[in-house]
Amino acid sequence: MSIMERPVFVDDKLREVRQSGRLEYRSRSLPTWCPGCGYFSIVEGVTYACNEMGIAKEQAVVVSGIGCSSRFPFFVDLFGFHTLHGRVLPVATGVKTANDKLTVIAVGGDGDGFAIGGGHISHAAKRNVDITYLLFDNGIYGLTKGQTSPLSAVGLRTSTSPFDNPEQPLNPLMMVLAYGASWVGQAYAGRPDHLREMITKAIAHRGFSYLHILSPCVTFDKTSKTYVNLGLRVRELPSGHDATDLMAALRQARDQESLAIGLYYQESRPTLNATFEQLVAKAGGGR
Ligand SMILES: Cc1ncc(C[n+]2csc(CCOP(=O)(O)OP(=O)(O)O)c2C)c(N)n1
Ligand code: SF4
Ligand SMILES: [Mg+2]
Repeated sequence: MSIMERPVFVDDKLREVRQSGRLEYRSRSLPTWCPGCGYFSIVEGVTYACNEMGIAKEQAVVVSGIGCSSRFPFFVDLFGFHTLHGRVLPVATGVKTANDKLTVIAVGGDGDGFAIGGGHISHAAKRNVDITYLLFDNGIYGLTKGQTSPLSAVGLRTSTSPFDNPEQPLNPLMMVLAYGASWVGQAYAGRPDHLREMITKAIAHRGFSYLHILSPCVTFDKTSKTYVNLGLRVRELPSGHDATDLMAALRQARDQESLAIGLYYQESRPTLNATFEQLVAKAGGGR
């Protein structure tokens, strides 16, 4: 039997997506994630957003680092670039800078983004690179079998913190707001309807959009960021929240006990590519 004739296994989820007409953006590779992993909702969210926005497949690129989360490009039928651990944002910045017409979606885990790659977020945010960064936060290193990450909760027991993690986690939303990201939001994999709306809005934003996605690692974290715990802690942002008020966004982000989902902050300012255009004009050149 040739490779072309090889039967493609179709699971219930894929069949459902196919019937809904949304298969277009799903690849033929079924996700290799553990059953129950929160990341499945994110694939569904991205394919939903692509359908909603009518994004042409050849005009979109998904760039990832390394981690379970960074397997993402294999599971969507868009151009993909599986880069190095922690290097998703420099590569995504390069892709966007080279071709402003592309929709660029950067994806990666909490370890990828806030440990080894932590130095890159500030630069992408301050430059207002017109990309969307979906940060999959399971508070652990999933791919390497469950080590403590900079976003792990105090008290989490892992192979690298066998006497329970004594360290306070970083506050990623406060960091990204302080870095000057022009769109900052939070969503939860256990609320897929809300998640997909947030992914759509993040992609629609012109500038650096950062969506923090709380997502359980069902295999290596049985106590901290589980569906039960997150389900109890997640709340909506207050209905009167003003997304143009940076201080209000920071106040909401400061609360790490109850975790508010929604759009924290949004502003409009020139993107990196627009700045380059101005620079070229100033220098008297043309492209
Ligand atoms: C330079 C380098 N250092 C370390 C690793 C080992 N490594 C692979 S994935 C990973 C962490 C993955 O955690 P996270 O980014 O949170 O993704 P998750 O698997 O949880 O989705 C590490 C430390 C690597 N691949 N490359
Ligand atoms: S190890 Fe954790 S993060 Fe990785 S696929 Fe399994 S549940 Fe998901
Ligand atoms: Mg992780």
